[in-house]
Amino acid sequence: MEQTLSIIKPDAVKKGVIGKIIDRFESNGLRIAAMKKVQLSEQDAAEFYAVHKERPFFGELVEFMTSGPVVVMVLEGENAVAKNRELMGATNPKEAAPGTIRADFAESIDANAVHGSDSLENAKIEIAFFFAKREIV
Ligand code: IDP
Repeated sequence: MEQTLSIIKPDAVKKGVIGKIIDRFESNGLRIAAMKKVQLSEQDAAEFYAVHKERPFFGELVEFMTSGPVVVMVLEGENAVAKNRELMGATNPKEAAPGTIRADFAESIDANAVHGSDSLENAKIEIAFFFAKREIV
């Protein structure tokens, strides 16, 4: 059993597809072990995406991630990290495989509907960033 962090980003929350995205996870063997809706501050977003701080799109990314509320979840299941990445599809929705979350709900490479941890190691860090142990059940 693995756990991974998923974020439904502000574009998808605004569009009203929270339920549709959660259905993709639950229908594909990923259980929701924790969930909350939060408004990230600039500091939160900058800290969460610190690995990207030298990238040219960092400012845009922080602006986008703070542009409205997000839904943060811990997903649990067999190979949860890879399974979630597979369900999400490629970063750029134009390159995302048909039937993936990004192909179906994302607008662009920056407003791309969801975040998912890219390794088990990062999943642990990202889960601890958002959730206390007692919130994960
Ligand atoms: P991932 O979310 O598929 O893991 P990363 O390369 O880790 O993709 O990038 C993190 C996030 O940064 C992306 O999901 C997207 O929102 C944003 N991003 C990545 N590349 C670009 C870009 O070229 N322009 C604007 N935003 C980008």
